Amino acid sequence: MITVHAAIPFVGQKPGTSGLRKKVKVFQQPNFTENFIQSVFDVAERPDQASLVIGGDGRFHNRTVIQQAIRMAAANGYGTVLVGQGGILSTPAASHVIRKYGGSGGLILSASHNPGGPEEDFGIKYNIANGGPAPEAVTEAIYQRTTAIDRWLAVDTPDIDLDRLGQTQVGDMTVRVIDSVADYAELMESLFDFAAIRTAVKGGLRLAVDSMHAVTGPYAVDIFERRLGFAAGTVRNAVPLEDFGGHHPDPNLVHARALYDTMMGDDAPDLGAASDGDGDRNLIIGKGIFITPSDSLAMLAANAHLAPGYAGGLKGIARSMPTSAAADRVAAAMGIPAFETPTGWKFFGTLLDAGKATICGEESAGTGSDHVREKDGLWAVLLWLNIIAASGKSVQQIASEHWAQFGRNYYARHDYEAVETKCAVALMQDLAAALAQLPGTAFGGLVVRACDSFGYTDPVDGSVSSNQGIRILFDGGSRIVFRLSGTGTQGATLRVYLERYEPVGGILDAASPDMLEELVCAADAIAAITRRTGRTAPDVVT
Ligand code: VG1
Ligand code: CO
Repeated sequence: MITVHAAIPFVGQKPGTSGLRKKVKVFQQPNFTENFIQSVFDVAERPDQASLVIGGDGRFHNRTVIQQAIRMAAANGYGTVLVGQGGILSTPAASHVIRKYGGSGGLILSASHNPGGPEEDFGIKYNIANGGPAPEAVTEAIYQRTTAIDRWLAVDTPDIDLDRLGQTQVGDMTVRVIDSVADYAELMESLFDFAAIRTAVKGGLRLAVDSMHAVTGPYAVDIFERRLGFAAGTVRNAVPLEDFGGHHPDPNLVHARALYDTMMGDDAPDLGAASDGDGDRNLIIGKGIFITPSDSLAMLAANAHLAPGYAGGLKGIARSMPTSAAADRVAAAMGIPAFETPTGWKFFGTLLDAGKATICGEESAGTGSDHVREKDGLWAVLLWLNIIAASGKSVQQIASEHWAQFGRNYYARHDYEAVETKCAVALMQDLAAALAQLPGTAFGGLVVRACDSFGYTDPVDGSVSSNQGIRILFDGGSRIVFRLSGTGTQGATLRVYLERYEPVGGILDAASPDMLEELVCAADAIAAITRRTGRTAPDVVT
């Protein structure tokens, strides 16, 4: 029996960089979640009896929303729902399941690296049939629908057992609870040389993985400890918890500090890695050396041919605009195209579908390839392991050789969190207005060569996205980018991205903060961050 529930629109259901993110309390308001999901179902391109994938990162409120989404899907004409056991699917695993089983799309319930729990964050993202995040035209249509929605549909049925594998009928729809890990682990085995990694493990290769009590725990234990033979305990914080143990599941040097300390210690393993709430990000630390995500992208691309899945070479490399240009140098050396897209994985989908790019990455610790349509944290760890096993080189050696060949892009991101929204918006507007005067101006030894507000025309479908961040380019290849985050749930987050290029023969083994000092001063001089926000230092440096 289908019930029609009357509803009135909520203000503020516009998806951001990666879906709709709000406090749990906001999602718990009557009709709020239902309005959004119904809007997705109303605009999604889907045949009759389509199948829908549902999974989340296991955070608080995950199971409640999954049960409701199942009742709504049954009332909205879906034929099948595939849901991960326990309601768990990492974002890359969900992308794979959509692709493998021909889903018309998927609901991914996650606020990624944001904290979880009754007082913290929740999120809903819609992915389309290619397995990737809905492009802007689709998220805009969903948003428009939320402003006019007047009813949502659901069947009246009790909750289903999400923990037991198998099939259940909900109205005319079949719900299949599937193993969350198996399909994904098989995909990884098809891309990487597991035998070579196993041999290296027997020869003493050691790994430390921090799953941060988030979604990758079960995947990481199965892949690293069971399939690859790393010692029990290689995966820390492996049990997903609804509140991530009270921590931020954000794999950076602040929130994964314990892993960093291990990796800088005397008896450090060969590789250290962490992933975020929904498993699409990765942090890579070698023995005694942190690899910035931008460098990791470049190094993975340069060495990917060592893994069987990429032995045929790469078609192209794509990076988000704020990501350092290190990957561009690799693409140039390989004679393949390099693409610069706006922030957010949704912009890589058309390039991957069209076969224009094989590997993509973002400075925010996201790397991935055409194997799915999301960034993929464990994929990146496996590619590093495959490269280490196949080359016999340490992370330190791989990095040093890379910089000696391509030069080094020193890089950092400074985040100013929970800035008053009006203040942050005014800062960006004034910055944009002042751009015309900047070229030729010197800040210390840095001279502005060019600057703009980044706009992008998708080379495949021609769609245009403007105002994607302000770029200040200096003579010599250094750069500052200013952007406001599209994933926060409190005030505004100002991101300042700092990059300094040192060519081959330059200073290649210095500490990043020393190399970036002049750029930090220039950023404040250009945007008046301290004067406007009262902040004398960023909240997070990554
Ligand atoms: C951030 C990152 C961006 C990433 C996005 C989603 O967006 O900067 O690179 O794609 O999060 O990642 P923003 O708008 O806050 O800068 V995740 O792991 O939350 O799905
Ligand atoms: Co994420």
